Parts: sequence; structure tokens; C-alpha cells
Amino acid sequence: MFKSGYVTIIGRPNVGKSTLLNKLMGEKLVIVSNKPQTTRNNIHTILTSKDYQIIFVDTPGLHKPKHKLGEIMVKSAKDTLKNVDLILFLTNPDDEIGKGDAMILEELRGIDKKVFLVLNKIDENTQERVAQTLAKYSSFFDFDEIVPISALKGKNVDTLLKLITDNLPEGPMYYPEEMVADVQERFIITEMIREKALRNLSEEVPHGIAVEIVTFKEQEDNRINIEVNMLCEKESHKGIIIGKNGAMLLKIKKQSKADIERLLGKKVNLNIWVKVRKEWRDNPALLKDLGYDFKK
Ligand SMILES: Nc1nc2c(ncn2[C@@H]2O[C@H](COP(=O)(O)OP(=O)(O)OP(=O)(O)O)[C@@H](O)[C@H]2O)c(=O)[nH]1
Ligand SMILES: [Mg+2]
Repeated sequence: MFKSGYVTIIGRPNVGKSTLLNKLMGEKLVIVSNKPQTTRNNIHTILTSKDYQIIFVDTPGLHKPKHKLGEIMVKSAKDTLKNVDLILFLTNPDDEIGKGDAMILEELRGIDKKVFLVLNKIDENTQERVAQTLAKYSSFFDFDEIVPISALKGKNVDTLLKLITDNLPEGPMYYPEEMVADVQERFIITEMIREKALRNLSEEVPHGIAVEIVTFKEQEDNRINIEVNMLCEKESHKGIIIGKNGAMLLKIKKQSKADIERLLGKKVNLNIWVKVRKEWRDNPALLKDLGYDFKK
């Protein structure tokens, strides 16, 4: 019997959803950073074996939105709940169930789907704290399974995968077996560049950054010429992104180039143009252009 289904990973920002997804897939497909609200879209990745096909949906962290982009992010995360077979609720060890987590669980109460509690980052917590957190959560919500893991270290991730496949319904192969994600290479490229900006810049700037491809051309020498705009919200942010004598931008460019070349298996010329677009995160037309779909 072949099994298949959609599995969403939901939780507050920064709990490790994207890290877990990459670990489950065995390769790095979605971006990860230590800043909250890193993921902006629902990204489907596809894990196929001879017995099953799982479509994982990485979602933006659920939070209280402060701008239109945030609203879109939260809405798209919530929308996935209706269309999946299984929900992985991800959180981290803590003394109390925080407001954010309680809110998400209240939302899940109304949904007739299997829900797993996945307690991540056990590598940086004591066993005692892990046990206490598990007890608190299981008295608050009736989970179908409870799995403490470390997505970063890969601990218990195989156990989790086994529980997921056990709980999948019988179903068809939705995607060709060689397909690993439903997004285009170009999108992954813009995300790779955004990730390097997130990694290297301090708190305030990265959230206001978006990346759009302006040129993507294969040249005669087989190199690929890629030009992108990196949008930010303020002149002062532009200065920070470029850095002293262009040092910061050069670093972002070098790291991005390495990742993109690995992805494409070809040499690339990468140019990043930093531009100021004030309040793009509240501009519906611009959001749409940037691929943050707003009607969905
Ligand atoms: N110690 C430890 N750190 C982890 C673990 N999993 C993820 N992290 C770190 O937590 C941070 C956030 O990880 P992400 O995977 O980007 O978190 P996310 O939930 O996708 O965040 P958003 O997309 O912003 O909602 C990164 O710095 C990760 O390296 C873990 O198991 N242990
Ligand atoms: Mg994420």
C-alpha cells in the first residue's frame, strides 16, 4: 500500500521549523536564520520513497502582524491547516506555555486533524526541563503523538519520520519522484541571497529586505549572469547593507554566489543592486510583484 499526504510544520517564529524541514529532507532547501520571521511563504518540499510520498509545508512563524507582509505570512500559515493530513506543532522547552503557543493551540482545537507535539531544541535544555514542558503541553492539548527532538543535531528526527509515515493515509504519488520542491530555482536563489543578508546583518535591517531577480541569463561561456535588486526600507539601511567600502555587500555576494553555484552546478556572475523602496512591506502591488501573494 502506497501512502501519501501533506504535513505542515507550524509554530512561533524561530522555534526551528525550517531547520527541521531541511533535516527531514536530508538537504538544505529552505532558509534558516537566528532571526525570527525568517520564512515568508509556505514552501512545499517533497520526500519520496518506495512506500510513501510526504509533502511537507514549511510555514512562516505565527506572530502578531505589524504590517501587510506580516498579515500575509500569518494568513498563509493558517491557510495550510485546512488542507493537510497531519500537523506538526513545533515548540521549544519553556517554563510556561507562552501566549503565542496557547493561541496557536486554541486555533488547532477547532481543526479535526491529527496533531503531533514536536518539542525541538532538546540539545540545549536539561532532561528535567524537557519532561516538565512535555507534561504541561500534554495536559493543555490532546496530541496524537509527542516527540522531543533536536532538529539541529538530528536527534529523534528518524523516530518522528517513522511516526509521520505511520499516520499517513493511503494515497497516490502526487509529484514525480525526482521532484524535491514545488518552487522554481529562481525563488530558491532569491531566498539564498536573502538568507545571507539575514545572517550577516544585525537585528533591525534584515526584516525590511526583499530580493528580486532582474536578469537571469545563460552566457556563451556557459556562466550564468544574475542581477538582483535588494530592496530595503531606508537610506540608512542601504548604507549598512553596502557597508564600509562595500565590504558587507561583498560578503553577502560571495556567500550567495557559492550557494547558487552549488544549486545550479554552474559558474555564476552575481550582481546585487541595493535599492530603497520605502514601506514596501505595506505596499500591496509591490508585495505581489515580489511574489508575496496577498489574495490567497
Ligand atoms: N540548539 C538548537 N538550535 C536550533 C535547533 N533547531 C533550530 N535551531 C536554531 O534556531 C534558529 C531558528 O531556526 P529556523 O529553522 O530558522 O526557525 P523557524 O521556526 O523556521 O523560524 P521562522 O521562519 O522565523 O518562523 C536558528 O538559529 C537555528 O540554527 C535545535 O534543535 N537546537
Ligand atoms: Mg522558517
